[in-house]
Amino acid sequence: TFLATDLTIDTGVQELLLKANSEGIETAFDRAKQQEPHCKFGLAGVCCRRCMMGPCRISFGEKGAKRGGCGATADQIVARNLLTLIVDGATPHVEHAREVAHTLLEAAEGIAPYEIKGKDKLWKIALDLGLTLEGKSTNEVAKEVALIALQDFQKQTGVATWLSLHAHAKSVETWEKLNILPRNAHLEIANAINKAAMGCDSDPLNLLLGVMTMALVEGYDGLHLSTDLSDVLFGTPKLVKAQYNMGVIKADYVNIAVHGHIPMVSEKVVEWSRKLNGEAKALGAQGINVIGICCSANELLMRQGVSVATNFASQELAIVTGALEAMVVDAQCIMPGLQKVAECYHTELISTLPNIKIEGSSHVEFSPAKADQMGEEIVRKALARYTERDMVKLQIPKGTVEAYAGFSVEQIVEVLSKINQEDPLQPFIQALTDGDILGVVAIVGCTNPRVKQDWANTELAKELLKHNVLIVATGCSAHSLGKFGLLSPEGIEYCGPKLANVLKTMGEANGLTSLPPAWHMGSCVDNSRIDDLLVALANRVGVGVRDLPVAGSSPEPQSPKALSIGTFFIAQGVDVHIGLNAPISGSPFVENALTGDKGDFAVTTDELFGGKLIYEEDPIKAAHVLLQRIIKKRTALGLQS
Ligand code: NFS
Ligand code: SF4
Repeated sequence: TFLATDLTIDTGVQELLLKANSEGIETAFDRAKQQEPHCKFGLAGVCCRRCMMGPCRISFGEKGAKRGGCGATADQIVARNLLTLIVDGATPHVEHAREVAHTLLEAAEGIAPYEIKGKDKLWKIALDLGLTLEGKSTNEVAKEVALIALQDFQKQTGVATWLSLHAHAKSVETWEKLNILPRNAHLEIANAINKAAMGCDSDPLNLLLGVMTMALVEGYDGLHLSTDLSDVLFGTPKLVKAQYNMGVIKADYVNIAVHGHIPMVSEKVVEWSRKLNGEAKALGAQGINVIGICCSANELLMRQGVSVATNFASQELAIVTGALEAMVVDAQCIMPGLQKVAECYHTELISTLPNIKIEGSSHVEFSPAKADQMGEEIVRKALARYTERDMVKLQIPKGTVEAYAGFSVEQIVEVLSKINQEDPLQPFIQALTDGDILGVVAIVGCTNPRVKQDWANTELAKELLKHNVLIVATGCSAHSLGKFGLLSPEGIEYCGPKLANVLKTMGEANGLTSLPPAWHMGSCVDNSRIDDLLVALANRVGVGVRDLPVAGSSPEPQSPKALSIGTFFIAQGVDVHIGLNAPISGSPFVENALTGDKGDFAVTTDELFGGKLIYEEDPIKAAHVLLQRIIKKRTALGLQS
C-alpha cells in the first residue's frame, strides 16, 4: 500500500503524491524506493571505476579482494572517490560564480541588459580589492571588479583573490601551514581530477589535503564569489515577507515556476512576467504568478519577495497540481524525471543554459547579452500554454504559511543597530556570552527522498531552539523550516525562554513582535553569508572561527554540494552534522580523519582545523551531539552554559 504520510510531513505534498499515484505518475519518491536496497559497496565508497582494469571493489569481510587490480587499497579508493565527489559538489558553484562574473563584465560593458543594483556592495568589494573609485563610473568600477574576479579562474601563482578577501586571518594561517591554499578555481579542479586519476595520487592523506583545497575553492570561488557578484548585480537582500507551500500556486493566474540556481535567469523571468502581466489578463487570468522551487526560489525570495512552492524532493509534484504553465530550469538539482511528469500535463519544461539541456524539454537559450529575449520568450510560452490547461486535472493543495527571509549580514547588522548603533554586533555577542543565545547552528542543504521530507530538518531545528540555539538557514532546508512556521515570528513558540526573549527584544526594536527563530540567509551559495557572519563575530570577539560556539548541519543531504559546503565549514573549524552518511565508511583512515576527535587518530580534521564531521540519522540525537560540541566550545572560551 502507498502511504504518502511515510514519505513527507508536508501535507500538500502528501495530497499531490496521492494524486500522482492515482494518475499513474511516478515521482522521485517511487524511484528512490525502487533503488532499495542500495549497493553496500557504493554506500561505503569502496567501488572504483577509474580504469578499465576494473571496475573493482573491496570486500568487507575476511574473504574477497582487499585491493583493486592496480593494488589500490580501500583507504586509497575511498579517498580518491571522496575527492572527485567534492569536485562534483564544488564545480557547479564555481561555474555559477564564473557565469555571474561574466554577466557582470558584460553588464558593465553595456552588452548585457542588467542594471547594477547593488552599488553599495560594489563599492565595498572594490575598496576591499584596493581599487580607487575617484572619477570612475559605476560601470568602470564594475568592469574592474569583474576582471579581477575572472582572474580567480586564470592566475597560476599566489592565492585565489576571493579567499584573501573573505577568510579569517587565523584560518589562513592554518591553511598556509598545511599548504592547501588554492590558486585558481579551474586549476584546482583540474589538479584534483588529475590527482584522483588512475595511477596518480595514492597517498590517502595527500588526497584528503586535496579534498580540503577543493573545499576552499568551493567556499571562496564558489560560494563567496557567487553571492558577492549577485549582490552587485541584483542588490543585497533585505528583510522580506513571503508565503510558503504548494498553495502559492494560484488557480486563476498564469503560473511560472522557476527552478534551479542561476539568478540571471530567474530575475529576467520575474522582470518579464511583470512587463507582460497585462497579456495574462487579456487571456482571462488575474495575472502572471511566478513561484520558486529549490535555490532559484531562494534567490528570488531574498531579493524580490517571490513565494516558494516547494523544495528538492517534491519538485515534480509542483507540476502535478496541473496549474503550472511553465517550469523554467537552469542548472543543478533539476531532476531529469521532470520532463516525463510535465508530459502528463500542459506544462512546458524549459531549459535555458546552452550546456545544460533536459531530454525532451524545450529550450530557450540564456546568454548575458540575450537575457531579455530569453525572458520575453519564456513568458510568452507560458501565456500560450494557459489556454491548454485541463481543468479536470487541476488540484492545488490549500493553505500557505507566512515567512520572513532576507537575512544578509548587512541586514542583520542593520537590525542589530537598532539596539546598539555604534557597535551593532555587541548585543548579539552579549547574548552569546550570557548564554541567552547558547550557540548558533546553520541548518543547510537539501531534502532527499531517502529521508521523510522536511522531518529531519524541522525536528533538528526545534530541538536546538528548545535549548536556546539560534538557527540560521539556507537552501532547501530553509524551505523546510519555512513550510512549518520557523521563519515566522510565531515560530518563537519553539524557543527556550532565553532565546525567545532575545528574539522579541531584537524584533521589537525593528517594529516586529519578534524576529523569527530561524534566519533565512539565502540559497546554498549564500552559505557564504553564514561564513561572513562567523568571521565578523570572530573578529569582533578577537578569536578564530574555530573557537566560536557554532555548528552546521545538513539533516537531509542529497547533493555532493552539501558535502563540499560542509567540508568548507570543517576547514574553518566548524563541526558539521550530516543525516545521511557520506560514502566513506569503507575506509577506516578516511572515516577517522573526518569524524574522529582531536588526539584519537594520527590525523583528524578536528585536530588540524578544529571541526569534524558528525554522522547521525536521528535528528534529536544529532541535536544533542551538536549541543555538547557547542558547550565544549563555550567552556573553552570560559563561558557558562
Ligand atoms: Ni543546495 Fe540548491 Fe536544494 Fe540541496 Fe539542491 S537546490 S544548491 S543542493 S537540493 S539545498
Ligand atoms: Fe581497479 Fe585500480 Fe582501475 Fe580503480 S584504478 S578500477 S582500483 S584497477
